[in-house]
Amino acid sequence: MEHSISFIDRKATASQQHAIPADAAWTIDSVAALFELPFNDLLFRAQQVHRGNFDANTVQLSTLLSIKTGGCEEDCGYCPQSAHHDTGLKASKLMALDEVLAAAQAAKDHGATRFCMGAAWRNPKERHLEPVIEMVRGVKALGLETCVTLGMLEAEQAQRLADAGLDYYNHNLDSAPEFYDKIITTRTHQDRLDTLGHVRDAGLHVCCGGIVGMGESRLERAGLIAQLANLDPCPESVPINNLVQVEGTPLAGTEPLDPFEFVRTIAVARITMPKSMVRLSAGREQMDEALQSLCFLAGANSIFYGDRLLTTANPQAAKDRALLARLGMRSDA
Ligand code: SAM
Ligand code: DTB
Ligand code: SF4
Repeated sequence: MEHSISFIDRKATASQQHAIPADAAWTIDSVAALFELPFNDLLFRAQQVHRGNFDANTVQLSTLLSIKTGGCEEDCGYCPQSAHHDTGLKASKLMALDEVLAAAQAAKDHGATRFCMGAAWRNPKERHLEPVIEMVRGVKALGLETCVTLGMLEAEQAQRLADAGLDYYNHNLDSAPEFYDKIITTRTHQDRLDTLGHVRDAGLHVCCGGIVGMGESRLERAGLIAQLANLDPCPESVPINNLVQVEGTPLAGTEPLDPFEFVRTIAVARITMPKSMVRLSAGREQMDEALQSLCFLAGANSIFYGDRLLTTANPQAAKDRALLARLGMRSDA
């Protein structure tokens, strides 16, 4: 099936699936060249692009809730929720609607504008989709934007979610195609692109980003950003996650990324995806406030807000409010 999503890849030939269109806006080399800029020059360019497209002092606040935790069939090497890894996490069933709505109301009361519900599924089974659709309807009725991340979708499932009024679907590419097989073996990079195609075709907004700090090279980080930037249309929302190392996952013990390299990744995402919301995502709990401020300077304009991500800690909401106040930044609420 033809999708409205297109993409590029490095070292591809016309016969390969990841062929680089001649008119590709961003080649891997041109993205890698941005990474190579002196830090100050890179941040200056990112600020210029940011200010040309957004109010530089406004940050969008999304709150996450794990509506179905653990026991996942996939073997994603970074993820504490995979049944393939022994992280001591207790698997749980899909949450009840009233509990989800209570969490959404609390998120709204704290100032979040988007509520993102995540499930540890390879893909949603038929019996799960209707309860999730009820959650989407209920959260939307509270006056929040809705986002769900449920794994791979069929075209018809994406359409049903769109018909229920879902605003965003999160599905990450996670890493460059060249690096992907080192991290996940149970589904392919192309599976992810197929789901993104179904999401786009259903008329949903796309939230799609990746993880860095998994031991990838700078060129592989450039490959991830190039592929995200060449999705056509570009994702409206781009979460950049710094690996949260969880004991028991294969990636625990990976050499942590140089913090300035993380800031560079945000800046390059901002320059290559000028109109997208770039979200400073997982890994903030492990960053000090100066580093987070550099990420805002580099063009991040969205965060996960609330004391938890899915299964790991996020900065306390009150601490985030204090940080934004100190920086003279405001939320989009
Ligand atoms: N199961 C669905 C899927 O994989 O699409 C949805 C939930 S999954 C947890 C959503 C995203 O969380 C992943 O694509 C990955 O980018 C991110 N993630 C998971 N574990 C992480 C970790 N330890 N550190 C940083 N990001 C992580
Ligand atoms: C995304 O890109 N990051 C979020 C959200 N989308 C679903 C998830 C981060 C998860 C971090 C590890 C955890 O808390 O389990
Ligand atoms: Fe499952 Fe998603 Fe975790 Fe992969 S990232 S193991 S698909 S919950």
